Amino acid sequence: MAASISPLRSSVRICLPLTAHYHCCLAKLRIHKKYDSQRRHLNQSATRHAAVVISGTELARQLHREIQRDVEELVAQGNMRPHLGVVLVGDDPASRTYVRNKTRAANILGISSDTVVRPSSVSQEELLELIDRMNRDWRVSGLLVQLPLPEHINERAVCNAIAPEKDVDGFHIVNIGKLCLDQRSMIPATPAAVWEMIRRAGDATVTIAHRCTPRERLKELTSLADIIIAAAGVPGLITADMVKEGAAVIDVGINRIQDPKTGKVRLVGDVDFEGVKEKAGFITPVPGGVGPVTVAMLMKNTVTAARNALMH
Ligand code: L34
Repeated sequence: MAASISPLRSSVRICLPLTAHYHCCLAKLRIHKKYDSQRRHLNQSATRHAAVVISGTELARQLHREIQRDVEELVAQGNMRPHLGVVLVGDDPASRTYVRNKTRAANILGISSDTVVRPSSVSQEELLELIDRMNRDWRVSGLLVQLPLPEHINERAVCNAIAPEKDVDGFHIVNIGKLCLDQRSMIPATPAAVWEMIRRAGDATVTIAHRCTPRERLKELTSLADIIIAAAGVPGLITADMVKEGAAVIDVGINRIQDPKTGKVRLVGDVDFEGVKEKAGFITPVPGGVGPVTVAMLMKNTVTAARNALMH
């Protein structure tokens, strides 16, 4: 463990005796050694000052209330209920779960939806025809094709086939272009979710690294970062030693791993949650973090698409 205590650490030391702060904890324990009650107090505060866990489930619930109001307002004004069309190709279990979560949320919010399922053997041409039909169907407000698609299908071509005004994923080349130019566009649900969660944690400087950045270099970068957004799909990529005290850690990774003890398949992110939560100021869990907020942001985009359609 590093022996030096930075100005931040010493200020932290005064108000939050974290378990990671060996020196200060030991010093304070020594001071309070005689007073059992105070020692307990110290231990309790050590636990209390672990990272604030930003609950995606809770945030999604709040967003749902807002979206539900928007939907009812639209309908009360005599408009058609927003409708989400989903295309699901193949039988990838993760994709099926995500799509189910989306249609379930839609249903709760008063957004109607339908999922068109095609086998993984579907041709690109058939898929493009299906999209074209849904593009022209006035009952469909928002349309998405769940990714990934089978190897023989060009995902870019599929994303570009969706009418930009129905593109609730914001994956169409025109919507991505607009996003880059800061023009009004459909913001992709996962980045929108990450943004929504960061807003809650406050503003700070952002550093960007790459999935293939060597671990030591990655650690240099993450150690400086006020916000770490992990979206590499590598379980355990971010460990406590890589995180600056008090940083906000947003975990976008969703990995299915087999628990060595129980043998059961378990969902984990890219962050070693148990370790990092002792050091970070804010942390998002997996599951129940970015995932549910992603779904909520998609619902928001669907309502936006329905509203935009009124103006054309
Ligand atoms: N076209 N493809 C398209 N749009 C998207 O926005 C997505 N994405 C990603 C995969 N492919 C896509 C999603 O919908 C990832 N993703 C997504 C959606 C929902 C959840 C996770 C990822 C989610 O609900 N996660 C839950 C747990 C789900 C589970 O049990 O596996 C959570 O609590 O994190």
